[in-house]
Amino acid sequence: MSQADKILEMALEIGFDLAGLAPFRAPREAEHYRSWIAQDRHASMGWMKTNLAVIDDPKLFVPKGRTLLMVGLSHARPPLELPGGGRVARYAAGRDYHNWIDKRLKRLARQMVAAGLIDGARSAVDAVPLMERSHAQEAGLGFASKAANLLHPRLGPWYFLGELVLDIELDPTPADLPTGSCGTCTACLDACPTGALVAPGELDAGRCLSWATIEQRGSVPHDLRAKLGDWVFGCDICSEVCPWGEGVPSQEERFPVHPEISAGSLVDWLALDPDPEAFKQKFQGTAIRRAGREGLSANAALVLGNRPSESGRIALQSALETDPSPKVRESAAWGLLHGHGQDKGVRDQVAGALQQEQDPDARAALRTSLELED
Ligand code: B12
Ligand code: SF4
Ligand code: SF4
Repeated sequence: MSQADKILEMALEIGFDLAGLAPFRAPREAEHYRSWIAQDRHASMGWMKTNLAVIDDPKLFVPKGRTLLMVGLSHARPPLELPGGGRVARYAAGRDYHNWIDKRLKRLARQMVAAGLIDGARSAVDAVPLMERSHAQEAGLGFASKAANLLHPRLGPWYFLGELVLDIELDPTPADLPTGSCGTCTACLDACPTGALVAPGELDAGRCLSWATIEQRGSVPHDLRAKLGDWVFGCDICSEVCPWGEGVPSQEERFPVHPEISAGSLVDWLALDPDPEAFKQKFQGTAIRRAGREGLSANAALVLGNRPSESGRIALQSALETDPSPKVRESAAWGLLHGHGQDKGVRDQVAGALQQEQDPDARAALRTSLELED
């Protein structure tokens, strides 16, 4: 068995569903990345622009790197809904995948060093200046799609990517690359609620609900708020409608739903303890931590506005009056106006909150909400 085959076998044995090798050089889609940034498709994610030079020359990231061992890990599962309503993207159901993957990549690297296959390797997953989808495609882990996701004939869009940067030259994965394509299908472009997929394979991050609910640190733009629908963290719509994802076996046992999600509710998430440390502890080890307490509570307020209920109205009124975060207060105001604007006294309460509000951004957002939700 060749050195490359041995490495691929070890990666599968340790628990990954896919493994392949690609040269450690500029990704094939580097030019696409450059024009994507030039068109400001990266929204508030300024680090993506800063990463340009490293995308073009990955050796700036790992100087000793010669070959990429790309891995894929399925996270398919049934839809994830909070008790009482509100949806969370499937990828965030269980333990944070970054930890799961990184731990196994590091163990794999140690095994390979012990077996004399490599001298060293650097593990990486997601939050790194590498175009993972493009490198993974080159390693044979899937094909590019109109939803921008990498698809695999066996796993659909439901898999994570990660990588080990190896310090040895190896031949790329041979022959049996998975074939497939979107063909004439346009289901994801048609189903995206915000028109974020502006062209096949081209995503405007500033319109994507995944960006709006996880990455942006201001307030969710007003024109996306009603479009959030039920999504309180991430969005799976373009994956859910993809025919390649149908019938993929569930991985619930690999990533059992975290208790804070299985027992959580929009009302509870709106009223979370404002102490950032308390939030970190509560959501320890989950991908949801990324949104932060303010982000998650504000998202919950918006979804409660989209799905009005009596308990939601009471929680929104309380948050508007008492939450220490201006962002949560103004999101609660939008939720009240959008979901309960016709109820007696609601507009007056929000107008009163505007009089009291000191924070300039929250004041501006409150004014916009009062105008738009008239
Ligand atoms: C920034 C980022 C985001 C941003 C921007 C997303 C984007 N599409 O660029 C936001 C926050 C919106 C986001 C959302 C999501 N993300 Co994200 N994200 C990233 C990150 C960190 C960088 C992506 C990047 O470089 N984008 C720049 C663009 C130019 O690059 P690209 O999309 O990878 O380029 C591909 C396509 O554009 C396509 N393409 C280019 N031109 C054309 C033309 C045609 C005709 C076609 C068909 C395709 C095509 O080919 C390129 C290579 O495959 C990666 C991790 C990493 N380091 O790569 C994860 C990553 C891409 N995200 C991931 C996931 C799971 C998601 C979500 C599904 C999460 C969710 N459920 O909410 C959504 C999916 C949204 C979507 N439809 O893309 C996974 C994807 C796994 C997979 N199988 O593809 C990654 C790889 C993380 C990981 N390690 O698993 N994400
Ligand atoms: S994740 Fe949701 S908002 Fe983003 S592109 Fe897909 S369907 Fe559109
Ligand atoms: S939904 Fe259709 S067009 Fe979109 S990624 Fe899947 S196969 Fe491609």
